[in-house]
Amino acid sequence: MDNRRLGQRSMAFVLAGGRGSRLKELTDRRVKPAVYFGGKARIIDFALSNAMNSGIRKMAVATQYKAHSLIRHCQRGWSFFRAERNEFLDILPASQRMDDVNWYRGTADAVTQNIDIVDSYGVDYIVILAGDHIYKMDYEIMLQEHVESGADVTIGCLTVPRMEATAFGVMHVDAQDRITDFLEKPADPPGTPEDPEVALASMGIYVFSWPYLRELLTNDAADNSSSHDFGNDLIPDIVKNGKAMAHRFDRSCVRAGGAPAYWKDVGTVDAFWRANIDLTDFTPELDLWDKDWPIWTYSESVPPAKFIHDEKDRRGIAISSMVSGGCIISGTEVRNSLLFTNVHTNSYAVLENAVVLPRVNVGRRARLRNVVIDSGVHIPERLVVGEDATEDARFFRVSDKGVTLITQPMIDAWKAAH
Ligand code: ADQ
Ligand code: ADP
Repeated sequence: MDNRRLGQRSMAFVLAGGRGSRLKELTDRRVKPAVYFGGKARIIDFALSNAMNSGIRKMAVATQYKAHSLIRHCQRGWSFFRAERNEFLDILPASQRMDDVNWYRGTADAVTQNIDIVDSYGVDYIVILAGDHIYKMDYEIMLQEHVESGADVTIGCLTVPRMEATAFGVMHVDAQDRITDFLEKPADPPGTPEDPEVALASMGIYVFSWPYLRELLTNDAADNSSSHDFGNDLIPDIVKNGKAMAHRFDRSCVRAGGAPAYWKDVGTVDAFWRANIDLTDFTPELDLWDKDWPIWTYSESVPPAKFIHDEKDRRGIAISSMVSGGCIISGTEVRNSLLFTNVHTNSYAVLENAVVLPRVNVGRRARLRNVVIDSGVHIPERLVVGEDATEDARFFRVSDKGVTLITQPMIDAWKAAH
């Protein structure tokens, strides 16, 4: 009998190739998993940290769209795996590894094109993860359920309001949580028997035994009618012809005390802004301070954040905010905001409900409310955003909920017009 922990017998395969176009200009230059989150981390750090904290030491990240920023991040932040200890983190760009295919044709194809690499890890189980969600989950618990039930695939799932489920794979389960039906992104999602107003949605997290998935992928690769996608092709097929089990996220969700289960897609500018700003709450739902479940990331060597009163004694202060290392808050009032590494702000500026990505400089007297500012942006002096009746709004991207996204090309256009 093999009595190693299941994490040791498994690998995590992280899908990180899809752009995430609903994040608009935030993903113009980087893929969604590489987008910053929570003051220091990137979105992909959550999936990788979950794998790490679940005892999985073999990982692969499949990249495709605008992967440079993501690859650089993985190389800097996740390079502590040591082959001598039988630990690996491989970055797998869609790089023509198969004869005539240049691009991953779908999520399943991203695994198929790397079958030989997965083989070389010598694992029994593979945990397929999306690299673009914010949550804390112990995959070991899901692996245990998978082994105990003898399923062909086990799918992580949670309940969502029924009409939000149009963006998900939606499943029906029997009393034992065996999946009896699976609909990928249905226009009119069915509710659950217990509550017609919620649907059981797939989190895009799948556990397979590797020999089983390997065979499935080999057959799928030869099928010209397939789009080579887990949600569209493989999962509906297993539900029909094999044994697919649902794993309830509630059981493996890692949370402090009685906190609600936390899982966020942050796929839109509004959701991204909200989830970041929520971290400045008195007791945020997402606990980033939990020493037992750390979110690992690349940390720059920077000095501590500095708050200074300017020469006219204008106070540099931050209230109900998170301010990362390397920041200098000089004569600026910062409220309910989240400032990433190396942000510099100047006198008389005001930031409120602002998510400010790294290396941003905020000029004097700028007033910015309900904003997301992309990395490296230089905010000109006196720019006012997020207050009523500013004609400048047309230069920026204002969301349905009134959040303004600011990037450097938008600032350049604003400057050209002034
Ligand atoms: P989607 O939300 O459509 O549905 P999808 O576009 O398949 O998700 O992306 C899943 C992950 O794969 C993302 O992390 C993305 O970056 C990555 N990815 C996409 N295309 C890729 C490619 N060609 N190569 C490499 N990586 C790629 C899926 C499931 C649903 C489920 C939701 C949960 O199909 O059933 O409900 O995820 O969010
Ligand atoms: P990140 O911190 O996410 O890497 P950056 O803003 O530094 O963000 O850059 C994001 C991506 O865009 C990186 O891949 C970087 O190499 C690329 N990039 C940065 N500036 C430019 C530019 N002026 N033109 C084209 N690509 C750029």
